[in-house]
Amino acid sequence: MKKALALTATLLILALAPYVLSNPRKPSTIVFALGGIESCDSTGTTVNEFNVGDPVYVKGSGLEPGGTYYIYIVRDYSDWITSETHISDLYIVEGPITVDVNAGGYIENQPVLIWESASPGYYDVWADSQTDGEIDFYDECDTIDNLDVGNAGFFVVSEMLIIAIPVLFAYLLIIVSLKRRNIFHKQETRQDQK
Ligand SMILES: [Ca+2]
Ligand SMILES: [Ca+2]
Repeated sequence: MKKALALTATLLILALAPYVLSNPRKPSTIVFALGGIESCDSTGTTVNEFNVGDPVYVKGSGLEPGGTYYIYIVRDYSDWITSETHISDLYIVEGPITVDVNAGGYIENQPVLIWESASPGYYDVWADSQTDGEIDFYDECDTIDNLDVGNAGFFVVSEMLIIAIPVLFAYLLIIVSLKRRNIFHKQETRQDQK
């Protein structure tokens, strides 16, 4: 009996292992299976990290042919729940920007400019279908750009910060080494006095 149980358990593990191992995917992949939007540059190349002042574009595929969507850039939101998340839960940074979808499921004339000049921070992009589902609610007819950079669809970093951090680090190193020298110098002076 025990042997049979052990055998069943082993077989179950062996049967399930490939699924478990091949599915360490991010939740956003599920949304992308139906179609998705993605932050990008003016050439349509996916970009998830922008500099302050950069223009932000969006591209989309696998969307509802002939559909219309409102695109919003929102402050990174970590609690997207289908049919529950409402526009009032979000901090809208840009939008709504109306985009139409062609017969092939692509956003017409993409990439579409959605932010002329980005500010520092973490953001998600939400495409709220105006054709299907409930307007102003995030539902299965919508899609989001989410979870690319940690929990966000894209990230905007201040160039000042990129320069400031190494400079600050170098400054701290100099101060520490100067203090050490000072200590050694004092110790040497004391020993000389003895
Ligand atoms: Ca997010
Ligand atoms: Ca993205």
